[in-house]
Amino acid sequence: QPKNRKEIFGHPAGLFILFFTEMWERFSYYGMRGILVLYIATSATAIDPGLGWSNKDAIWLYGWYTMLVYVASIPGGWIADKFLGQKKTVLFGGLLLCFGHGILAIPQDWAFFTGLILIILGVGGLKPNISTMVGGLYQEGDIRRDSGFTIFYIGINIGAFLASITVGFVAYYYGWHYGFGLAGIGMLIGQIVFVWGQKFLKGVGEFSGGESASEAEKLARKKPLSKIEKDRVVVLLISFLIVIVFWGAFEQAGGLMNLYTDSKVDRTVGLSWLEEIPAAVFQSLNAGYIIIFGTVVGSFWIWWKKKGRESSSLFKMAVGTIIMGLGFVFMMFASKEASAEAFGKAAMFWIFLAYLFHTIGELCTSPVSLSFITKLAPLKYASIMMGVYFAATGFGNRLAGSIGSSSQLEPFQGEMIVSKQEILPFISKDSMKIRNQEKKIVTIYDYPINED
Ligand code: LEU
Repeated sequence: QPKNRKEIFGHPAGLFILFFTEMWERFSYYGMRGILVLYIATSATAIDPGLGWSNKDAIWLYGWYTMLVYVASIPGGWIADKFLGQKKTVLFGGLLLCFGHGILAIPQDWAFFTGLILIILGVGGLKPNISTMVGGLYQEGDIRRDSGFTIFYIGINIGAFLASITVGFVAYYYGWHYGFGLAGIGMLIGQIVFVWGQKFLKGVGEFSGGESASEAEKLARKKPLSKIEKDRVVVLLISFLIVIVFWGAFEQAGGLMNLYTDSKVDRTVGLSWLEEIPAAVFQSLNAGYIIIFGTVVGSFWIWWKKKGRESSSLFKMAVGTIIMGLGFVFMMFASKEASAEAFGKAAMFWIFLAYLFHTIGELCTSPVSLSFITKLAPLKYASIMMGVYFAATGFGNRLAGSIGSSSQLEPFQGEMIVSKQEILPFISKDSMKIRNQEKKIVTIYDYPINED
């Protein structure tokens, strides 16, 4: 039982330690995620060299990375249950994350891949266990538990929102590695908050090791699952199929939609200090919408219930998936508009609309699945089910990578002669950066180009 009784805004003070730790951890995760695909795909010949891979390969690597970060939740949860307890596993995961993000800031290939591996291990240790710790702040039956999770989810998205904007701009103006470095500073702040806040987390996420558990608890854990419990696990596993489909579409955001925004969306704002909005900054829309609409969607379902029309969790998840899917209709309009002329671009508001629908869908699906797990999972499998849930979102992310990368044409190899008008959209105003496009290698011959 939590021993520290200090409260802030009617919640255990420890909630705010977890809130700020996770806010900064997500700042680093989403900051880095926002520029990752752009960095991999940016031409190696540009001023600040990216890896210069094709879009197809960039999305493919992105898919593997975003799968593995969440699949690592399974060993992360297991280590906490078996050896360390959640608190120490979070601490250890956080440390790996500080190193991982720090190393990413070094502009060398070995650093890039080492950084990615450390981040995968770090998120695996931190993410599932900090979520379980939130639950551990409340005693069984405490009605504040749900609102505690809502507050926590908003913290996640404040971090994501701030990161997409700041890291997006820093990477755009100063270079990718400064962006990665800023993400790392965020993680360092998170780690400091967590260490400093230990006094508010006494008795939460401690390793019980089975020794300190009461006899009754030990006997309950030894008992085989009842028929009802087994059925519940089956229902949970089936619901994870929806989770995979949902994230398979949703996670186009950081990959395909990010690259699309970069190359096919008119991002010019024409201000004296800001010519165009960097593509990565659009990744903040999802988090921004969650901060605005998070409570609205929650209240809608409460209102719905009051009208006597309570819907099941599975129904809400299905509705959420459909709403999210509708968001892609706007992307269809965007791509119609962009392809209307040879190198045309689509208006920004299509992206705004697409992410709005994606977010409403997420709000119907994601928090509901979390509470669904805590309701249905048998106690002795609670952590591992949470790990499997995050792994399911990871498999969804992998699916997203496959879909996104198979939508890309094989890069054009060779040289072609193009008119000035054709080449202009590939070159930024200072005519130095050649953005990575499907037609990748373009040679500009040094003789007068026909003006039209
Ligand atoms: N936005 C969520 C988070 O970062 C996504 C997760 C549930 C896969 O926590």
